[in-house]
Amino acid sequence: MENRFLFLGPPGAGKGTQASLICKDKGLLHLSTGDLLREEVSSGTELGKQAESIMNKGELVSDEIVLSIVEKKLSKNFQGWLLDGFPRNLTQAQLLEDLLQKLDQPIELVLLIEIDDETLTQRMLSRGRKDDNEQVIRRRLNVYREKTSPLINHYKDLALLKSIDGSGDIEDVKNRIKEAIK
Ligand code: B4P
Repeated sequence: MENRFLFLGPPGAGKGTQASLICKDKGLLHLSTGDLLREEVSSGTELGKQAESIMNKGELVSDEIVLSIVEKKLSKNFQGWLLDGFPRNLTQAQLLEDLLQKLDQPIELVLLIEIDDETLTQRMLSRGRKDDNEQVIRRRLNVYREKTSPLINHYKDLALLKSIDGSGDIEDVKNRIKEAIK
C-alpha cells in the first residue's frame, strides 16, 4: 500500500480538505505549503512578510521559499506523507525529485482532483479566505493553467498519475480517493 502521495488540482478543488481526512485515516504527515505559508504570515516572520502580498495577489510564492519550508519538514523521519499544494510548477517538481532522491523516499502516487471552474469559484467564495475574492480567484486559476497544469503530463509520463472526480460532497470525494489508494 502506498504511503507517499501528492495531491494535484486547481485551487479550491478540495486538496486541503481531503488531505486532512486521508492523513488522519492513514497516519500520514500532511504537508500543505499553503497552510505552512499562512502560519508564517500569521506569526509575522520575515518569510511570512515576503509571502503575504504574493499570496493576496494569487501569484506563486518563490520556489526558494517554498522549498526551504518543505525540506525542513521532510528531512525528519516519517512513516509516510501527503504533499498538498506542492509542487506547483515544473521547477518545484524537479527540486522535489532531487530532495526525495537524497532522502530515498520516492513519490508513489499522484492524485489529480478534477473539478469545473464554476464549482471551484463557488467553493472558494463561500470559504472567504483573504485571497478568495473573484479577481484573485481568476488570477489563481490562470496561474494554475499556466504553471501547475504541465505537471499533469509530467506525472502521467512517470506513470504515477490517477484522476479523481472532485465533484459531489466531501464524503463522496473521500470515498473515491480511498478506493483509488487502497
Ligand atoms: P492553498 O493553500 O494550496 O489553497 P487552495 O489550492 O486554494 O485550496 P484547496 O484545493 O486546498 O481547497 P480546500 O480543500 O481548502 O494555496 C493558497 C496560496 O498559497 C496559493 O495561491 C499560493 O499563493 C500559495 N502557495 C501554496 N503552495 C505554494 C507553492 N507550492 N508554491 C508557491 N506558492 C504556493 O477547499 C476549498 C473550499 O471548498 C473549502 O472551503 C472547503 O471546505 C470546500 N470544499 C472542499 N471540498 C468540498 C466538497 N466536496 N463540497 C463542498 N465544499 C467543499
